[in-house]
Amino acid sequence: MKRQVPVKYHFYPSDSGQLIAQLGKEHLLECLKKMLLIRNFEIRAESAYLQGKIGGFFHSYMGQEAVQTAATVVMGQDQWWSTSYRCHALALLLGATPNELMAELFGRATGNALGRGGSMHFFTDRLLGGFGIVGGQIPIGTGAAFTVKYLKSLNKPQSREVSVCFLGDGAVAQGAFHESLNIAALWNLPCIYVIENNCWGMGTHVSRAISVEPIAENKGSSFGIKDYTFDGMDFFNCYAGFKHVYEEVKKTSRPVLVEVITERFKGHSISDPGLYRTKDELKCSMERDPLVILFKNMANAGLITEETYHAMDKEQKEIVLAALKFAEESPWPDPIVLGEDVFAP
Ligand SMILES: Cc1ncc(C[n+]2csc(CCOP(=O)(O)OP(=O)(O)O)c2C)c(N)n1
Repeated sequence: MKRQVPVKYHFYPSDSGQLIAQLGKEHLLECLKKMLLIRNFEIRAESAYLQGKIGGFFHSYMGQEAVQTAATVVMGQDQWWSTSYRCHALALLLGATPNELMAELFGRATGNALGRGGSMHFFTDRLLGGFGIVGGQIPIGTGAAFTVKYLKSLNKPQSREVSVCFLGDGAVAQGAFHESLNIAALWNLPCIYVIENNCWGMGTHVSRAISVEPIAENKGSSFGIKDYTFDGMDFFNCYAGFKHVYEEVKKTSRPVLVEVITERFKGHSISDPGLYRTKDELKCSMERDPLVILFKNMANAGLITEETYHAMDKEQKEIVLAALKFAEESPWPDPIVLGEDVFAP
């Protein structure tokens, strides 16, 4: 099943030429590098999984790289961040090292969560977690926005300005989504809710799960909050959109609902054979690869050559290969410590 037309998306207006001039070569190369690291991490980790070296769940972020890269570059790492189980990219973008994340996938003691969480539960001091329960992160992200507001009201120093909560289109039907947006709107909480609409909730097409599209345009107004829609395959559109939204939320302390139209290039998880879409449909969705789009825009502006791109790709691949080696050589957790850090009896 293809993305259903006619859904008319009104993307936030952006001008890639203007942004290229504004951001400059070095900054854009850094952004591309981040996206290449994510892509390489997902490819190599998936292959390690298929070799039986990684167990448990595994949800690839391939295809969606531009979204969270742009958001973190615009807002800086020092906000509150939360997301679903599709959390590898956000952890990398928020400063977790490829080594600790790969080791976590391998279930090793050197892992990001000491080998106890695996693929769905990466975290950092700013990333409140990847969450396996669909919609589970939405009240958490809302609570983080409350913290920002509350500390401000007490004049307590803090570096965070907003809470950014990513969720999939499938999470929109959850009660937690509606309760959270309602309270955020009532209490003027500085929360940026970002629906990454990749068309599918496991094998269910968005048009069969969510009663209205575009989602943000329809849902935002029902809570009396502003909504925006971005093209998730275009880094520049995401950048321009997030920049606007960030400034607006800082100024108004009102929540905002963003929908980003994107594509996941892989199955829902590694065990998904993807029988709900044909090879041609998948090929079609992969035609707008966010890395290629960013590369082409930069190449047209004379900021990068194909050789440089390949060299950058190789560099990131090597970082990930080193992370695989680190993970494989890391010790297994000692079973005796399994009960440590467990808060629920
Ligand atoms: C409360 C709950 N219901 C059902 C599931 C099973 N489940 C896991 S992922 C998923 C689909 C979610 O899709 P979406 O929110 O669009 O995110 P995406 O996987 O596309 O990133 C479902 C139904 C779950 N984990 N939690």
